[in-house]
Amino acid sequence: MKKMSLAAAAVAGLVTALPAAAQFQKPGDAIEYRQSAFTLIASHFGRVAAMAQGKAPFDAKVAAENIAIVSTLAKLPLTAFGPGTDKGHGTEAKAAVWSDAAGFKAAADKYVAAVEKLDAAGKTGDFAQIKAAVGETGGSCKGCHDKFKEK
Ligand code: ASC
Repeated sequence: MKKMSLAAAAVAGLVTALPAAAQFQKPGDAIEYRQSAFTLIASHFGRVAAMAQGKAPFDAKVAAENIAIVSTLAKLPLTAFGPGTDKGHGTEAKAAVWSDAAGFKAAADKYVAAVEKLDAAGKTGDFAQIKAAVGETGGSCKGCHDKFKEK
C-alpha cells in the first residue's frame, strides 16, 4: 500500500514536471482543451473589446478583471497543438499550424506579446492605453486566424 502510494506520487510528480502538452491522454482531449480555452479567452476579451469600441460603457475595474482572466488563460491553448491533434473534434486548425510551425510560433509569440501589453494597460485603468492594446491584441488574434484557422 505504501509502495503504491509512493508510485502514484512519483507518477504525479512526473506528470506535473512534463510540458503541459503531455497532460493529454488522447488527441481529442487536446483539441477540446484548446477550443475551450479559446472560447473563454474570446468571451473575456470580447467584454473589453466592446468597451474599447464604445459598444459597452467603459469601466476600468471590469476591464481590468477581464484582462486579468485573458492574461491568465492566454498561453493555455498554445500547449494543445501537439502532433496528431490536426484532425477531428471539429477542429478548425489548418494544416499550416504544423506544416508552417515557425510561422505559427511567430503568430503565437505576437499574440502573447500583445496580451502582455494588454495586461499592463489593464493595470493602468487608462482607457486610451486599453483601447490601443485591445487593437493590437485583436489584430494578433486575426493575424493568426487568417493563416491558421478555417473560416
Ligand atoms: C475577438 C475574437 C476574436 C478576435 C478577432 C479579432 O474578440 O473572438 O477571435 O477578437 O475577431 O479580429
